[in-house]
Amino acid sequence: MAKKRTPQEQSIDPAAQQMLIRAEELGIGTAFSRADSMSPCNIGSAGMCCKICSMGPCRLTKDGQVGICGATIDTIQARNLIRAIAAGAAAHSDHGRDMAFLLKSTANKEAEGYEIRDVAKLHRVASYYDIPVNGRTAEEVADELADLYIGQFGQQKGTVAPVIRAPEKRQKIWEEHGVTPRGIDREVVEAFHRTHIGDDQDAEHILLHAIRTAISDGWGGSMIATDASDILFGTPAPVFGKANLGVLKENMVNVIVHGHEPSLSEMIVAVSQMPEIVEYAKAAGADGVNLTGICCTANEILMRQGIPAAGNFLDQELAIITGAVEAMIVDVQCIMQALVALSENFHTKIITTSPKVKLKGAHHIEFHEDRAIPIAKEILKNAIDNFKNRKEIEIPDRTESLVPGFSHEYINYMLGGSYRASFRPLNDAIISGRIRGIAAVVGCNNARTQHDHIHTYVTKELLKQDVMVVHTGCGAIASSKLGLLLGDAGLSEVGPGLKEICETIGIPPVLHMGSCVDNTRILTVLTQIVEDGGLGDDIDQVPAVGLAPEWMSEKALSIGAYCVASGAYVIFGGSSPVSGMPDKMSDSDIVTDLIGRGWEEKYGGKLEFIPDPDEMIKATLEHIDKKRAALGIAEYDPNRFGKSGDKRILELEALPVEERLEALYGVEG
Ligand code: SF4
Ligand code: MSK
Repeated sequence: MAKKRTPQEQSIDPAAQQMLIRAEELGIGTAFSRADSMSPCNIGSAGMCCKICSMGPCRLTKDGQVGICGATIDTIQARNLIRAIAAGAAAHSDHGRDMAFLLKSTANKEAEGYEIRDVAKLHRVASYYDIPVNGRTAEEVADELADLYIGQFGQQKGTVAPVIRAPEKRQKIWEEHGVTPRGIDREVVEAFHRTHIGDDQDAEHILLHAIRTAISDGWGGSMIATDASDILFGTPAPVFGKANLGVLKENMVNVIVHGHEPSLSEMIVAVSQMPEIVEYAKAAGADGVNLTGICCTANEILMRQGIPAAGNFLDQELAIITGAVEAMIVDVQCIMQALVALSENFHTKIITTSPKVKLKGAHHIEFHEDRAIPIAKEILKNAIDNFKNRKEIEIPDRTESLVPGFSHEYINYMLGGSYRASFRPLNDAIISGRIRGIAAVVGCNNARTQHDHIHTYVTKELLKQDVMVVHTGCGAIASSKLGLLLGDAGLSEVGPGLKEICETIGIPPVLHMGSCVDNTRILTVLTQIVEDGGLGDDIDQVPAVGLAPEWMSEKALSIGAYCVASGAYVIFGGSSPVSGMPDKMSDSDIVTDLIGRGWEEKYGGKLEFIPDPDEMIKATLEHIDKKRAALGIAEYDPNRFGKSGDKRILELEALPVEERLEALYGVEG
């Protein structure tokens, strides 16, 4: 049994701590307490167990030991890893498929209430694939684009179309290694074929296909999901938002949308504001409907509509423990099965909506896009009818403001306006050393680590080192709850060079770029950084690192692998699923070497598991500085720009002209 932690050890978030104390008082278990009472299996967690056939499970714990079929530890670890990557890629890509079908039905006016909100993005995306736009309606263009997208999933030969958006050099690397994906579904299916007993048993060869499967996610299914969502619901631009459990309202019907796909949540947003629903809520004795989100559904509607985020993955149970949630509406991915049993202690209704996801005991109202509005109304009326059943409530008085919505397109605009949109100022700031590098701090929460701690600790330390941070997924919500995603508040934590850039451009030092499928926005941003010049000719040369400090999902492994394939150094926190027992088994670090040194030789990026946050930060900075040196750009010097930003300007203005010129340019006036 693991050690029982205090609420302060379980989460750094005071709102979460308050709900953990309430859970304890009520005698209710949570993911936090279950993690404390159940130690992970040390054989399975290190990737040393195979249960691919019924002669097993075979557990390999001694040097040179093999499974009943003769499988070696590296084969077993590689097979386990590729299966996890394939599952993650499947989840992301199936989300992308649904968005492509929604685009098609919207174009054909078969999806009630949906429309093409971002025609400019539609035209831009169509141009990548040579789809003509002149003289055609948005619906005609969207229909052709949707057909192209849908075709990518079942395609058998050729190349998955969005791959052409990667830098040319990168595409050639993928071709050389034979890892360019042919069709999205094909790569996932082949991953499972190759890992059936008696198939591919060379770890390096298995991992080649793991990379191909991951690319089919990042430069395939996920990219389709992001682009189709932007076309349908609008490309995110900065909006004002709020985060943490304090966004729940005592006097309103609280409805939480949780999961990933924006198709239903966008309709719930629209319908919740209809007079009919507001009146229905008032008739039930509430002031109205208060819609909030959890996990990546929260990110989708926060980025586009400014709908508040109640929390991230580990907040899903804690929100229910407030007693103030009338309904939690879930679709796909990251939904804890524990929600139904937990909700029985309160009045909360768990409503499943996806044809793919049912929870035993939950209320199922299946969502179909051709009847989106009546279904959204039915769901909300169910929630409102439940208001009268509310008992004792305790809502933590904690919220923070934030500004999310930094899509690739908006970053382009903010750096150069619509008349000279480009990444030039960002590239120049990196080249001069004002910005040391870029870190994408992304991914999940994990009940085995202190909730939100490593995300926010790593983020704050990197900001002090003039590293610009971009966030997606639950990591974005972690920093939001600390106030790091809001202009001035975030800037108090920032090194002088980065601070000056943020003040000049008017951005927070931490940019919220969306949900977990939206990691593709980071890929296209890195591609544009390369294309705008001065920082090499491929993504592996950019001084950038990807981090998933509190990861837990298979999707995170797929994201990590496609970022490595794209040339990035990727650091995961927590434990490695392929660690083996290097102290006891000389052959158990073969896969660790293959995904580190091996992948770096092939793709210029590598995947490492570093549990200690200070070591994570050290490795990030060393990598950034190594890339700066390789590019021959200015060595990072934290004192080169001294104090910067507004304070610096005021100081300079107080100086006589000669001294001001000398301070600015090192010349005498
Ligand atoms: Fe054991 Fe081989 Fe079967 Fe895996 S495939 S469970 S190693 S016999
Ligand atoms: S929701 S995959 S816990 S980021 Fe995308 Fe959060 Fe990870 Fe789920």
